Amino acid sequence: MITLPAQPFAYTFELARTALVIIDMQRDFVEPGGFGASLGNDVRPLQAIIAPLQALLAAWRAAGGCVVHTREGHVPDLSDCPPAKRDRGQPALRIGDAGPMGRLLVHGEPGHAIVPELAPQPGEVVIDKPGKGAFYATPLQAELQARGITHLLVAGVTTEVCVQTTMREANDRGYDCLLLEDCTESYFLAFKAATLAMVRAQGAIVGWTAPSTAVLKALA
Ligand code: TIU
Repeated sequence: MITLPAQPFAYTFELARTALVIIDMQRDFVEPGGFGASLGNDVRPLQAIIAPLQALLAAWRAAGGCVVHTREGHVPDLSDCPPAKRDRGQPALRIGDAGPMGRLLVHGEPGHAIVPELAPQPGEVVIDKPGKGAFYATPLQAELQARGITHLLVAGVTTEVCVQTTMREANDRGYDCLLLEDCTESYFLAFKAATLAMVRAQGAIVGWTAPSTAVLKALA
């Protein structure tokens, strides 16, 4: 058992029962010209988490921990994209439109790929999800159950959208979730801070938060 300092209180997990879940670190969210930028966002703040996440991923892999990557996206005919999702707002480009990194949020396009620094390795779980939460319409629950996973270390983008939605879905399914504070980012500073606060409020009602250095120290 590993126990590390976290908020609102210490977080305990067993390495063999814990997965590092990296949410949507795709070029479409962190690079200019992608889906995130098409919504009017400055994507640069998201690039800052690549380095700490890369260090954590290396340590987690070296320790033999389970790694799960998710990618938000849709099949080329967009049959898994509800019109309500595609039509929302007034973006410069919509899901499925052609941008500088290919069609936005479409499987197989350059922008749909995970950034090279965090690319999945053979044997790691890669979940393609049509929604914001990683459990909706995906095999994630089955993949975790097949591996005996009960605890999730959660990272990725964006904190208040796909990361928080996935944590809430996981929490309702009985997983103990720790959100890695320096390995998640939002286009909105205040939304990230609010998400960290609401996750750990009321005695960890959604889960815990801690910096990745706490995990690195615990694994060392
Ligand atoms: N737009 C935004 O902040 N996020 C998403 O649409 N997807 C994820 O968070 N991955």
